[in-house]
Amino acid sequence: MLQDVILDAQKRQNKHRYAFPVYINKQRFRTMKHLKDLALLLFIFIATLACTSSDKTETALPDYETVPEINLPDGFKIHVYADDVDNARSMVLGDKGTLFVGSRTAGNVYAIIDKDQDYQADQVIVIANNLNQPNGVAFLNGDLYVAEISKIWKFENIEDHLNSPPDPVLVSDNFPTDGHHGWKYIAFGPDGKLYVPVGAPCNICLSDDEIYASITRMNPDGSNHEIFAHGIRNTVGFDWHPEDGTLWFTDNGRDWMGDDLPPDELNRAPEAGMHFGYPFCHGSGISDPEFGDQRNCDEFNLPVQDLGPHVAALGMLFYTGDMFPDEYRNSILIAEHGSWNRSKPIGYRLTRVELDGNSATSYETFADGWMQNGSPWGRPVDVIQMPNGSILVSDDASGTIYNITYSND
Ligand SMILES: [Ca+2]
Ligand SMILES: [Ca+2]
Repeated sequence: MLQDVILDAQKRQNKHRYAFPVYINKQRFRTMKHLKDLALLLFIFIATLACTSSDKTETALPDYETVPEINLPDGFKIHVYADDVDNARSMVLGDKGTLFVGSRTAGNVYAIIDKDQDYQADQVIVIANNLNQPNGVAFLNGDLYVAEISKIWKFENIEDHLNSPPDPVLVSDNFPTDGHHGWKYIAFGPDGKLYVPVGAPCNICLSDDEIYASITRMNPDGSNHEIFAHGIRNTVGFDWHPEDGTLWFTDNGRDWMGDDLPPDELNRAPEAGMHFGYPFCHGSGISDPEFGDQRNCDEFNLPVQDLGPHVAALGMLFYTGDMFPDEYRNSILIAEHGSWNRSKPIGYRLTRVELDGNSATSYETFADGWMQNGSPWGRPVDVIQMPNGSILVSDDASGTIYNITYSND
């Protein structure tokens, strides 16, 4: 089942290496006799590493060729991190720096390696293929978790076996087999549980089986599988607030209510058992034409922020890095895949939601240009943060991973 495909390494530009100067007096080192001195030395070494790694001038990125179609706020730049990543969807970083990327129609899972840490990939390896829409990837304790439509697999100790991956271990097959909204985003929460949504198997419907239109969670071995939240049409991206650990998620609104209804949603789920309205209520109080007479909108948890109608809000990220300007800290970046159920397409961009506590204070475009003159050439799917505070964006239309950086120079 497994096939390695190694693609040509991209040309390196402005080769960059990190330098960690350690200022140790050699004479003192030779005469050192006591363990206390060794401990002090170790402290100085670690402190020097910490100081150096937070020094933006030491870790400044090379001046890569930008992607000219993409518009960003002043000071931000975008370059191609990896291409030839067919149908690139959800992303997760391994402990050793490997970027894992799922796909839908391609059926592949990729491992992307940046050997010299210059934020340009050197190798793209297909570590699994012929899977059933393996959109979701998650990482825990050295193991890569991959979600097909009805199954969760685990590739153990994956980063030590990228060129000859082990056969995956089945974690769970406790999910419906419906293809409609069946592809999954997955992630581990701060509680150590794997969160796995199950989309509605339709545009608008009320299912007898309450696992549909939910977010579920389970232990890493698949045990104690339970429904965490209800009334969610199709979430394909979530993250946990960096300060209080609560789950926030995007949800895709229903189709065929016109160009401007209903909105997509940004929601917050601080506890288990909450209901977010589907199929009865959409956005911040729009009663469904078919199901709205059964239950009232005030029975449900309404969104923190209504997003654009039909924008297909997918991956989202609480930004916690040091690279971007201070006002970006703890704000939310959202990948909007772009509309299909709208006469004039919108989306095909990254948006940003600023918060004051748990309330949204703004919802604005952060990056656009994947659509030119009404014609999309790229579709953002997921956004993750890198160790240096830059972000990666996946694009399943062009099979590209981009890196967005900031400098105030
Ligand atoms: Ca590289
Ligand atoms: Ca809702």
